[in-house]
Amino acid sequence: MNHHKSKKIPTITLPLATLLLLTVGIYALFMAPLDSLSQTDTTGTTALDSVPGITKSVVRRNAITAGWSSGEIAYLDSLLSDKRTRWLPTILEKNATHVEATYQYKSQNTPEAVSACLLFYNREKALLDSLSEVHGVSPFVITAILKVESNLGGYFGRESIFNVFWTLATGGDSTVRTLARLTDPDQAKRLDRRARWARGQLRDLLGIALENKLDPLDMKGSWAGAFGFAQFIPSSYKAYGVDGDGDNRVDLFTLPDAVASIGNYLKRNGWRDSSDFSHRKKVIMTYNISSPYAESVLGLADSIRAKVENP
Ligand SMILES: [Ca+2]
Repeated sequence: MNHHKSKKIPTITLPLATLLLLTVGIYALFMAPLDSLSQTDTTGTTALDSVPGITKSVVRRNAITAGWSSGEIAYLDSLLSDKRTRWLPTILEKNATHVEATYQYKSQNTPEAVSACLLFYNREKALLDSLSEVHGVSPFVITAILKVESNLGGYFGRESIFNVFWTLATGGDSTVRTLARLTDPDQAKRLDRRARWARGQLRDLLGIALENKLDPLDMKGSWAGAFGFAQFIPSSYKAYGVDGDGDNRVDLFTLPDAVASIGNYLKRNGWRDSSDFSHRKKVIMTYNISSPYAESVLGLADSIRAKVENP
């Protein structure tokens, strides 16, 4: 029996092995993507590669070197140990490879965009008119900026802004760059510059969050660190953010505060509704240093105004 059985084993094992391989193959083809999807959050990182220890110590060491207070460090520590905290190598990669000058603003001055802005303006007229009067900035310009920046509040960005800034702040460290497989000298130079910038933004972000009782892990923004209706970065938030609804908090995820803050930003950078085109363009470019951006905003604002004045 034994001999007989052992002779038969290969003929049984072979189809079994084939079946097993097929099963594994099918599993790999169909189940693995589902499985990895279930582990992947919206930022494209998985829970498994979330936070290598070195990254936390880099950002913490930099904060101490920059003279953060013990309160600030404690707050940073509490956020770094939060279970929602992720280190995002994909964000480092985007910031290392994306060239700012190639930003393209396809014309926003389409009939669809104008209609959407018109609906929005009519719905929020009281708010837009009163706040734009306070700052002396046309409600149509503010509406146009809201359209271009966040599709009138329809899209704030999908990244946790805390995760974006603390990840960027680690990019100045060569060990971290090796970990992220970004060792090209040009990329390294860019990430180093970006890290120095991000460290200041991170500190401002934590200050803003504490002052306005916001959760920085809950604030969603872009991979470049801009967030809310007006897509401000933390330093602009700190410098120009104002309360538009009188609740004594500046929350740029609320429309009144975003509208007031855009108005304040433009006014403080020299905006006058009565200025000529080139001056107004110059002021819009302090908001976003892109000529096509400024032209899109001003063109869209004119189209909205024309529709409101001649419905
Ligand atoms: Ca407010």
